[in-house]
Amino acid sequence: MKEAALLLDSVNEPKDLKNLNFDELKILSSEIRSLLVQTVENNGGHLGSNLGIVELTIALHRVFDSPKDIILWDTGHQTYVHKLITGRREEFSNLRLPEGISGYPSQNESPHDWIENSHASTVLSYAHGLASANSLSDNTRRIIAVIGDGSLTGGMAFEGLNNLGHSGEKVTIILNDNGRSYAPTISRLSESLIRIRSNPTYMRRQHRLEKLAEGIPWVGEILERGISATKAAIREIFEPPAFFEALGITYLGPFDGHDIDEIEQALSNAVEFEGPVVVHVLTQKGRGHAPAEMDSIKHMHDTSGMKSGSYTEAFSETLVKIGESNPNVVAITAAMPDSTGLLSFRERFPDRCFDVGIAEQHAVTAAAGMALGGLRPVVAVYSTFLTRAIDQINLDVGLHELPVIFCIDRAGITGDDGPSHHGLLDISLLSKIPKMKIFAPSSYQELQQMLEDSLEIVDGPVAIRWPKTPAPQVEWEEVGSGTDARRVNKTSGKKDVCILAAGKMLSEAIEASKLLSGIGVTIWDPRILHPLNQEMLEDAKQHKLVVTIEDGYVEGGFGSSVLGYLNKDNSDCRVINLGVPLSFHSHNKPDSLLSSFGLDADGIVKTVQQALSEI
Ligand SMILES: Cc1ncc(C[n+]2csc(CCOP(=O)(O)OP(=O)(O)O)c2C)c(N)n1
Repeated sequence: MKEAALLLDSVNEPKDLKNLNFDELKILSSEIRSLLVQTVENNGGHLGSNLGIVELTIALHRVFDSPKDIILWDTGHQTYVHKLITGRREEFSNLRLPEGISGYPSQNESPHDWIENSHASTVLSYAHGLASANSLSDNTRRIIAVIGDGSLTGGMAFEGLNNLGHSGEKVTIILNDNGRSYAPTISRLSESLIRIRSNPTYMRRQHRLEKLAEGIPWVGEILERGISATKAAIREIFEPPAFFEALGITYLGPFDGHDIDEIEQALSNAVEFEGPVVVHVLTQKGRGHAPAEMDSIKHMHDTSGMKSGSYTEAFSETLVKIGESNPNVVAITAAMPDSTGLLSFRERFPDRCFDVGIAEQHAVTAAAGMALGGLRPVVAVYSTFLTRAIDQINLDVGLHELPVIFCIDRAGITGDDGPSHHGLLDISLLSKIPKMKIFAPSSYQELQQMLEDSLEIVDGPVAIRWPKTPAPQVEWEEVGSGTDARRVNKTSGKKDVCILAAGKMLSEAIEASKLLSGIGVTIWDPRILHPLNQEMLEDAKQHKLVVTIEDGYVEGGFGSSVLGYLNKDNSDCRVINLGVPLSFHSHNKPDSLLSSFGLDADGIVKTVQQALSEI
């Protein structure tokens, strides 16, 4: 039987939405929701955020004329609906798959995607820049910036707001308020947004007054232009309008983010104002899909949770253990308590776990303050987000030689989320911070040991970096301690090649050694990537060839420090550094990407055989 045609199939570009009436738009919304659920269930991704923004996206594309008008999406994880409406329906089943479309906006994919983002809180700055360019060139493009209440907690968003208000540039800011980041949004501003949202009297009274006022001819006219004094007076009881208006930004709202008609009217009013306007839209994360509406995080935000046997789990378990024995241990997260593995610690020690919002820079300097106050802060953060706070790590923590422990998850090639989510910079950047110690565990047990040992280090910061992949389980005899490196195998006597394999690369090196028959292979697990371990280096230089391997940028990384040391030492061994080449690498399965860079057992074998044949 032929399947009934979907309304969605008739939408190839935003202008096709304009042919649909509100009843048809309701049907379209539900078709989009089904497709979102089906695709994300297969491919993974951000479900809740996209389910919550269906009507808002449709309304935006009906009122504005994209791509002439510029719609910018903060973070960019909520652009699946935008992709469906802007001509990517056919490719949507390949969302986040190798060779498929990206889970974030992508300039290569569509002229409707103006920026390639995925780190939060940047969009108001882009908007300010684009609006300034408009002003200088008499351009008539309208600039629309969609930002969530979670992303509004980031410092950069406040900087952008402040600057927009000051400059008076014309930007329509849509505050997509669902009360959540990954977890419920942590911010004082958000608390007052919640007061508005959860106050039925306010919402009812506002509605009634609006209806009443619309009936009075001249008031209705003014109201149409969105400058109702009555409305403003009632809103003043609550803080957000006052907050925005003090910055020089007009506040309109709140509006029902699932009522297309209401949003369209609000947007049409908003563009009539001079200067920046915030349109406050209330949405429900996970809307229309029961598991996403009810599940606190897994379905609500994205579909990847903490996996059993992962490095994250080893961290999570051990943090509770060290928290039990040391009451000064505290944990800090920038809005990601769940995926960084802090939930057990927070449950056990609610007063010692701090969620500071999407604010990595603040998290780091707050940790510095806690350490100054005698606490032992553990900052749990993804590698890609940590690099936002390098200045704070360098000066606020490093210069003060404070014993802050950085627990860095998702280091290395992460896979499905693409160029912005790989954690490739941490080794290169952190190794330039004086007194920083960087550990890379090669197993579940190593991570446990390293976290416990880090508490003994009190003369400066420590970083422990690990990947998303499952952690090998090993016997305790195969675990090092302190700042020692660990020699993994006993050599036959022939000293052909010494492989120094950082973190998760160790298992590939062990695999490679089994394939390198007839060649004398020594393997070290460096454990600490910076500063370098002397015993390991002394042993390495006895070999004809030294191969280093790491899952970070090869430039400026662990291997390049080894090379620098051995050069300085005038050793006559040849050194080859294997690592990720310096480039923006698109989304793909981590193993495929790593093997394309020669960072697997086969790649190591080829490198070693080739190099030895040349010596
Ligand atoms: C700098 C930075 N830190 C952390 C993240 C991880 N992250 C992705 S989406 C998100 C929550 C965003 O919340 P909100 O802006 O309210 O959007 P919602 O998903 O609720 O629609 C977080 C913390 C990020 N993308 N960027």
